[in-house]
Amino acid sequence: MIPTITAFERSPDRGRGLARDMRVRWALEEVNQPYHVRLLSFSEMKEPAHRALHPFGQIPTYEEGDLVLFESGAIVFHIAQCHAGLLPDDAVARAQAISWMYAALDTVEPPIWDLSMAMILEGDKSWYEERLPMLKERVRVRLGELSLRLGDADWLNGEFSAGDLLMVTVLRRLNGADILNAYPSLLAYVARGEARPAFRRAFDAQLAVFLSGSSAPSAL
Ligand code: GTB
Repeated sequence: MIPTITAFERSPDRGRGLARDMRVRWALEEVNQPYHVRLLSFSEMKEPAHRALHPFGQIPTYEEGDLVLFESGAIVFHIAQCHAGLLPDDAVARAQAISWMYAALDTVEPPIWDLSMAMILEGDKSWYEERLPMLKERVRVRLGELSLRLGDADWLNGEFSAGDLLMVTVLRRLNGADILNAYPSLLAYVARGEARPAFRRAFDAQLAVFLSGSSAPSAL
C-alpha cells in the first residue's frame, strides 16, 4: 500500500527543506517506498478533517490504510521498523540507533529550534539582544558534545541509520549560520547526509512544491 503524507502547500522556508515533512520524505526515499503527498494550506491544517489525523493541526501526517500517524519522529521510526535500511538488525546496535533518534529530537533539536525561533520572531523585543548569547551558548554546548562523539566517524553509530537521518535534518536548520562553521566535522556530517541520493530525491520533491507556487509571498 502506498502511504500518503501531508506537507505545506506553501512552505515558509521557501524550498529549503526545513519543514518536518522533509525527514519523512527522506526516510521513505531511503527505503525506496513510493508515497503520495497531500498539500495543505495553513487554514486547512486547522480544519476538523485534518485535526482528525493530527491533534495539533500540523504537518506531517502519515496514512497507510487504517494506520494514521503524526509526529515526524514516530513516522520515521515506523518506516524504519517496516523496511530494511534505516535501523541495524543487531538488537544492541538497533537500540543505540534509536537512542540517537531521540537524541536528535529531544536533546539537540530544542536549543536549535529555540535559537532560530528567537531570531525569526523576537528580533524586535527589548530583551532580544540580552537573550541571544544564552540561546547561542546552549546550541554551542550541544554541537561541541555532538562533534566530540562523532569524532572522525562518518555516522553516529556505525552504518547510516534513522538516528543520522534525524540528526542531519535537525542540524540543517543551522545551514549557512556562523555557529555551525566552528564545527567542521559536523559541517562534513551534514554534507554527507545531504549527498545521499535519497536525500536529494526528497529535497527535490519538496523544492518542486515550492517552485510550483513560488510567486506567493513567504510567511517568514
Ligand atoms: N513535533 C512535530 C513533528 O516533529 O512532527 C512538530 C510538527 C510541526 O512543528 N509542524 C509544523 C507545522 O505544521 C511544520 S514543521 N506548523 C504549522 C502550525 O503549527 O500551524 C516546522 C517548521 C515550520 C517552518 C519552517 N521554516 O519555515 O523553516 C521549518 C520548520
